[in-house]
Amino acid sequence: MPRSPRKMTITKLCLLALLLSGCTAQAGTGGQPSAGPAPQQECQESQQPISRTLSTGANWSMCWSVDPMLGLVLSDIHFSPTPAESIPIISRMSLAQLEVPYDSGSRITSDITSAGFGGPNMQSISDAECPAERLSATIPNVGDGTKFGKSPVREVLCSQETQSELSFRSGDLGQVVAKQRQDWQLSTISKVGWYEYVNQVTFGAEGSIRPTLGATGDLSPVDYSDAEHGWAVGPGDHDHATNHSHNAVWKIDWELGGETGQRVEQFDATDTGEQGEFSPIVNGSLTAISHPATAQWADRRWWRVLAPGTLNADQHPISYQIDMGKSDGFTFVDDAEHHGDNVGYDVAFTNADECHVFATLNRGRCGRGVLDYVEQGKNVPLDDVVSWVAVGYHHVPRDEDQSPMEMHWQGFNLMPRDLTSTRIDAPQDRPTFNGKPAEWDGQMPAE
Ligand SMILES: [Cu+2]
Repeated sequence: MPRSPRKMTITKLCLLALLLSGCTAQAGTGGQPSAGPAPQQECQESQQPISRTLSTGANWSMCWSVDPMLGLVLSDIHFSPTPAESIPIISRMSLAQLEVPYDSGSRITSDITSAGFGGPNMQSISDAECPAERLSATIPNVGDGTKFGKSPVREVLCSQETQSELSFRSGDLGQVVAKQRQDWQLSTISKVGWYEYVNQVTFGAEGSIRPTLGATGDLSPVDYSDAEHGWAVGPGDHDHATNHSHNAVWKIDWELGGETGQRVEQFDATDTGEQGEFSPIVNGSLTAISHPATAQWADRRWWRVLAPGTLNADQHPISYQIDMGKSDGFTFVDDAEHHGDNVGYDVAFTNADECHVFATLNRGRCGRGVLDYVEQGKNVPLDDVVSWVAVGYHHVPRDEDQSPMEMHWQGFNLMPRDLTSTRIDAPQDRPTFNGKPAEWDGQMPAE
């Protein structure tokens, strides 16, 4: 008998038990969705609740706040595929560093730790930047606001629904079903020097999370070099605006299945060199990353954070996939200076530690940055998983960058993998699709 995809992955009751005692949820064992809405989001004093129900009927809820250094911080992120269930996904996420080294060797900035994305650098927004809902927060003028200066309340967070792409289309059953994709974007703008950064997280109606950083503003007026290190942006072969990198790391403290008990796996699909009847044979495999480690992206490689004790209705552990896409990898200059060359990473996994604030130039007992966190914690099995995702953008200026500069984006995607047993918003007649069809009355592709 076909299963309904709307059966619960985690009942509300077990979710409560999970939060209280870390119980192992054996969800999907035939349970019906429990009645009632998802629990109301509770936030700490400095945070504000925010939530949105999207076109799939799914709901995102979380708390938001502005840290003087980190800028926008999102906490207690829950996803509710149906109103009856609320699945904890991430306990806290934010940027953890943005390093900008210039290729001429004449300048480097670490914008999160030296300037900060919050405080006076966080810009007030208007209808021009955000023709949608604008939310206010108390933003101190000096430090964290506890000692000096005033803390005015300013509109800084843009909350915007977007509908731009095709979510799905299928004509296999003779009748075309199609739907536009809906996203919910939360963003703030921070001005550091001449650059203005849009710190944005996009929550998809289908459960994806896409952290991105957009850069606009103006090219640095004092960083001009030569043809080997820059690009001529004025008349003739003069005025070479210096090339530079935007090295960003995001920190994501996971809460899948509860505060602890998470695991990490790396997927690889390796070409065997053997030829099958029609196509080359490629072997897929999962490798456990059991202890804190760094990892680098390769073709057909991705990672996932999973909750082995929390199963969807198909008895698959719920997980999120870290999907880098193709991007410019980098090694933090600060890391290379302290750990030698070839220490770059695309993603690193550590156990949660409140002392691990920044990806580099961290202060305190626990190390200078991610490489120290990994080294110092490498003997303790991963349990309360934090992922550090590094995405670089090498910026070669263009004539068109002046002025202002067209926004350039960098980021990655966090994609639900087996969070639910089928797609959330299956069209009519499709909810029964789950697994290899016993009888297929659609069309086979042409030979
Ligand atoms: Cu740039």
